[in-house]
Amino acid sequence: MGSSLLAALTTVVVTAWQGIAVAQEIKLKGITSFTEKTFYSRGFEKFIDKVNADGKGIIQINYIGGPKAMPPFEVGNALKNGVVDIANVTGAFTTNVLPEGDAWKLTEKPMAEIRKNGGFAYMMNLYDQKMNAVMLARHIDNNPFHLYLTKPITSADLTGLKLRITPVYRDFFQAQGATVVQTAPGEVYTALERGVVDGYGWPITGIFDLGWHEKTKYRVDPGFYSAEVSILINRATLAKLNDAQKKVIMDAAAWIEAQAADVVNENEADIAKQKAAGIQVITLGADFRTKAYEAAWAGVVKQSPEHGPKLKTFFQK
Ligand code: 173
Repeated sequence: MGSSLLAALTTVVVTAWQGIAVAQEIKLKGITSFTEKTFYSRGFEKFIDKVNADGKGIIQINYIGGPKAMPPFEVGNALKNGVVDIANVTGAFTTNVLPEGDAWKLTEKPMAEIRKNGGFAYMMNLYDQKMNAVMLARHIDNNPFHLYLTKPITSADLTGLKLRITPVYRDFFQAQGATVVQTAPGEVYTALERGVVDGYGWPITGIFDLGWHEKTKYRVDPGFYSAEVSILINRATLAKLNDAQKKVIMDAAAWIEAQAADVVNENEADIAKQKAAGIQVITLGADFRTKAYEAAWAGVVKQSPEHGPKLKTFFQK
């Protein structure tokens, strides 16, 4: 055999071998709608680390990053269009493609139960139809939202206050008389600093991540709802995975969703941290929480007369 023929054959064999290797490892693009390495991105980052460890040679996630790479309210569309494969996001950020997603905050049962009672399948049908997406894991649950303020209140009447919101808090705060302004989390600090808002809605955890404690004087109790942050995957991306690749993803998803129960420990830690930071607690009656649920369900049903009442039967206690 001539040496040039041998060289040509070698090239063919090596190229074919590389082709197989490339086909075996799939690389997914991952994005988070919360700042990297902050509380609400952490579960996703743990998930990615596990996938990349367990999936060596077969599946890897390329972590693009957070809001610097993509504004939070655009993540739903990016996932729907396959611009990203996998996303860490909450339903309140994706209402532009799936209004019903914000209803996750109203679950009063554990996800394991909602996966059994038909509620999960019902929602997955909506995610499939409207976002081309599948929910892999809800890693944040058991994590109430609160109203944080720079000035005190003495009752549930929020008239005269200008509050930073997302869809999570809109119906409730408006029903209590507040003026609302929607911003991404990344704009909260500046809005507080400039006095553009008198307070903001946010869960019990995470106000230290972006320095908001420096501008926060009061937290209003009781909290209300249960924050939802989930890992979603584009439907076409999931469909092209082979069984081994799928197993890596599904195992990591089940592993991180099981850890949502531990969020209650983080709640307690941040309550103590807020106290130490001098944030005073304004305690209102239990009807503050009742009103929150009433306003939100009314909003969900108004927004989606077809699906809202069904979701209520699955999610409510
Ligand atoms: O306040 C928000 O930005 C918001 O809607 C949210 C939802 C889930 C977790 C944290 C924040």
